[in-house]
Amino acid sequence: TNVKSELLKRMSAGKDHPVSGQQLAEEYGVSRTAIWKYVKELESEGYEIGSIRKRGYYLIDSPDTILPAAVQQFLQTKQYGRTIRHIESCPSTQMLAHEEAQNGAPDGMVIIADEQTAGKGRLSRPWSSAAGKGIWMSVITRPELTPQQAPQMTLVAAVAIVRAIEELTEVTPTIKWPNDILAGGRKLTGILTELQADPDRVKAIILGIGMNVNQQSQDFPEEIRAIATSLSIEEGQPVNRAKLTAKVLDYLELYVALYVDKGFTPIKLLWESYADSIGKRVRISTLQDTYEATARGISEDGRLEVVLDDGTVRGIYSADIHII
Ligand code: BTX
Repeated sequence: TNVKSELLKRMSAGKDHPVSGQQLAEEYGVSRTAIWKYVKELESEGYEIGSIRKRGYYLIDSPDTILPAAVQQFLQTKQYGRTIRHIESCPSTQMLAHEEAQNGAPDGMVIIADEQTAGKGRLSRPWSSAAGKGIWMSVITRPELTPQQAPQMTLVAAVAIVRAIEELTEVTPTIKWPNDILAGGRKLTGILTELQADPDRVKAIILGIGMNVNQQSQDFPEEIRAIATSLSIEEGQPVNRAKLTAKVLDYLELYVALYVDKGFTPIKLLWESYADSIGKRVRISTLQDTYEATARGISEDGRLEVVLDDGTVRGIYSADIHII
């Protein structure tokens, strides 16, 4: 896959800079036939590839795929996304990621699907995952954190996703605590953080990321049409899923390392700069009750701090928030 993604990357330079199969083979210590096989594989995946006799191959057109080589050609990470398992359709990538993590998956391994038939959100809510339209992935991370530091990973992921979206599109997303990324007040992305841990040590944190990318409004189930949006709806044109996936992984690796090395403060500052609820009046619904308060910020351990009407400050671990 390494050679294949390198081939893809170099072929993107176009007709004037064809990639010599001979040269690539020598560089990577593989046979000329191996390169030719990768070219054929890419063609069967939908890539249109031209070749110039004696000079090499070049890319004419790319399909919108999130196959490993398609994502990896854009990656700038050390670890994240270097191992990718792509599935056409599965119930939920979270399930597969848990299995992989238990079987020793490396830090940064990604399970990505074109379609989920039983995608899940928090509290077993359903996550709509239309075929070929989004990024439905689970990233297995193994940061050196205590289980108490794990919930903040949701906020780390949120910041990484927002940065990636900002860099590749004109969309200006906001973050709604704890795990929603919105555009124009509608939900663009959801994050589901799950943990495998001993009492004092994190074994794996599985970041489930669901990003609406190329859906049109009719691609969403009726019941969420009014509350959901996609990057292409916001942007008015399709967005390259492979490039976006790679960019999210780039920022995720960067910010997880920042969190592990420097603690939560730098992430908190970034997060607050994108938060839409700070300073606003909110309605808070927990499993126990519903009440109103004013959001003040987030605490060092990732809780949302709200000021109740009698002036007391409360830190919330988990709830649904509505700005009112
Ligand atoms: P959540 O509980 O915050 O949000 C779930 C709610 O969001 C649903 O009840 C519904 O109202 C709404 N919703 C469902 N699908 C969509 C959608 N596509 N766009 C906008 N709103 C929607 C959010 O949970 C966490 C989602 C994580 C999804 C990823 S995808 C890869 C991984 N695999 C998996 O099964 N889940 C994660």
